[in-house]
Amino acid sequence: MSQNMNHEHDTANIPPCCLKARAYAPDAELEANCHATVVSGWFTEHQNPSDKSDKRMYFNNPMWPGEAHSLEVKEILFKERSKFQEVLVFESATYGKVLVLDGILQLTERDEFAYQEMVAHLPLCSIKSPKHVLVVGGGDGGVLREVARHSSVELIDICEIDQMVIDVSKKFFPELAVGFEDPRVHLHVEDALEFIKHVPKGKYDAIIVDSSDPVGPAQDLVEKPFFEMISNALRPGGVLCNMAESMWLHTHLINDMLSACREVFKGSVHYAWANVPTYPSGVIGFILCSTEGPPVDFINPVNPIEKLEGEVSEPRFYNSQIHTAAFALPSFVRKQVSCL
Ligand code: SPD
Repeated sequence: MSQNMNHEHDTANIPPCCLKARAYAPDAELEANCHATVVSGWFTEHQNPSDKSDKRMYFNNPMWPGEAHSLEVKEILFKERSKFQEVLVFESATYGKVLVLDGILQLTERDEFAYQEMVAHLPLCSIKSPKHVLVVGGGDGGVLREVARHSSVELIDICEIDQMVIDVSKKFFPELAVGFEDPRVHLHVEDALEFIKHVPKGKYDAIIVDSSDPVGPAQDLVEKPFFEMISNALRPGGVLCNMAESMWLHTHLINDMLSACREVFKGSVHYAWANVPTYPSGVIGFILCSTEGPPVDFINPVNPIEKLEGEVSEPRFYNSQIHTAAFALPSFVRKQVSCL
């Protein structure tokens, strides 16, 4: 094959903006892009390396060292730095539109429902008639959409730190942002720690923490002081569902979160998981806790989603069988995660 043909093949899938960047630096593959996360037409989850000459570091994220998941990019739709993070939206070749924050994939149109349904319905189907719900993070609106399925719910507060995430979701992900249209939703754009500090004791039946990974703005959301504030904001027998990473990659972090939760939540503490193909290792976990009070049996839903059928469209991933199955853990996890 001639050099020219090779070049044509190489450039076929590169977004025009990155092609332009490449023209300025034809010999430096890794520098030849204008979107830090998009190289030669592919998005790869990463963290910006401080030393760009270290090519190994380019795709190495400390949350999943030595591996990186990639999606083919059809078109970059949005890229801007907010006060808190870099926000990127692109159209992928096979997963629809994709939302990325600081280089980390948050959701894709094709598989978002698995995560949003699980993080919302695992807690809400575990208590009878949830009324007052707080969502921490979740600025894309997908979790709100799921909480709003529950007709017993009267109030849905959401505390999201980054207005740009909300705006971008309303523009590019209307099927998720529809969650904001429910009249029960009250939006608070501020730091979750500040917000929760001022919540009256026992206000919520359920709190759902839909954060990004604990590097950057979400770091504090996996620490004991945060769990103490959450516990204070929950009524006796109220429940927390907190995003808790992957059992394939983060058993240390999961152990730390579970120990902190066990010290704080005197009801029960459990770990559950679900498959989400575009998250690292294809898996995401959830910590479920209840405060002291009426006991909560997380494993057998007392408020089954099926009773809502007819009222709203059926969830696409979650059902009562999946709910119970989500708490079954592989043997290696039971061994490595000491406090289960
Ligand atoms: N590793 C990414 C975990 C992202 C969890 N939050 C996703 C936001 C979807 N509402």
